[in-house]
Amino acid sequence: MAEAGLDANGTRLAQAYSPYFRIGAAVNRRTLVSHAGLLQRHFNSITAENEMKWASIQPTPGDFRFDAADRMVAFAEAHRMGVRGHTLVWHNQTPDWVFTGDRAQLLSRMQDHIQTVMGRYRGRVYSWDVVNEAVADGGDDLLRASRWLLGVGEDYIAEAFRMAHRVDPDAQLLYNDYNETTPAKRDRIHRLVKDLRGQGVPVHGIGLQGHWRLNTPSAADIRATLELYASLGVRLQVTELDISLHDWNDRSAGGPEPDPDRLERQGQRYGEIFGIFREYRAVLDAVTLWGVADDATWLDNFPVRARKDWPLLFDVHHGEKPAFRAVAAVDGGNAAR
Ligand code: HAH
Repeated sequence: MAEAGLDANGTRLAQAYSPYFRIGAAVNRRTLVSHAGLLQRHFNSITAENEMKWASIQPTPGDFRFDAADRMVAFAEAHRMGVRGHTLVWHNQTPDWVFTGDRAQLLSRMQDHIQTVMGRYRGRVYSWDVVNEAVADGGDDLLRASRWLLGVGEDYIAEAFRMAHRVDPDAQLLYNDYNETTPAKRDRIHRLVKDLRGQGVPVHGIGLQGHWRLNTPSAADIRATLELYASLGVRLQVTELDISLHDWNDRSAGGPEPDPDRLERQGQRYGEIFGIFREYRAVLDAVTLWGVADDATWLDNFPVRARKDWPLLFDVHHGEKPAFRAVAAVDGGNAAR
């Protein structure tokens, strides 16, 4: 009898993880084609890296451009994958015109946008990042001083979730953020979601982006975060996982090839992190990588422009990395339960 996740040609990641959670990848209009083989073999969820963001999907008022997003949803349906929607209300990659005028105008644009975008994919997108990155990184305030906060007031988050829930009552609605493991921000995100749910706002869960590095965050901080968020009784997803080979404080120009030693350490790190994720399978619905293979990653331009990074499970030639093998080694290579 074949082991779970194995077929004659080796491991299929999403199949190996079917007892645990979905395995997702961010795609863009190019990788949907160039990485289709890896996507079909290993993933059962996709997220549009940019193509569902406001600036892409409604660049000027009322001018909705669904082409690229439609192709992604069709691809997912053809290959029996789920689709995550990213993202409805965010302060970045949102055109300036959205923020002109008074509170009522901003709210009516928000309503129109959510209605049109979510409505188009109703029943076909299982989970939405309704609000992205609303919590402050530092200082004493709970919320980031974004143009949504300044233009609408602090109830913009509750309003967005209420609108989204009316448009697609069956979709899982997430609050999504980064630096979710640092204690101060972890606590602020916890407070925000607790407050919203206390008011009866339909927030179903928290998305942890997971843009992490070789040495940070610690396993203890990852565990503490999952534990704290799970204590709210909400669903969790890891929505944008990648593990940079560069340390956060390293802003050097880098080089064209990855350090083999760091690739091995990255494998151990991915193995450790997915081991933790498997422990939390009761609350974790999906783990999405923010890309498919190292030839197409946003980290080539963040936080240093034009510096190569190798943060994903597959190399620039789409071959399996130590990271892939570590993740695929589900409980010693046997996920059958
Ligand atoms: C994420 N932000 C966004 O959610 C995602 O849409 C984007 O493609 C990549 C990363 C992370 C982030 C950032 O973009 C800038 C500063 C801090 C964190």
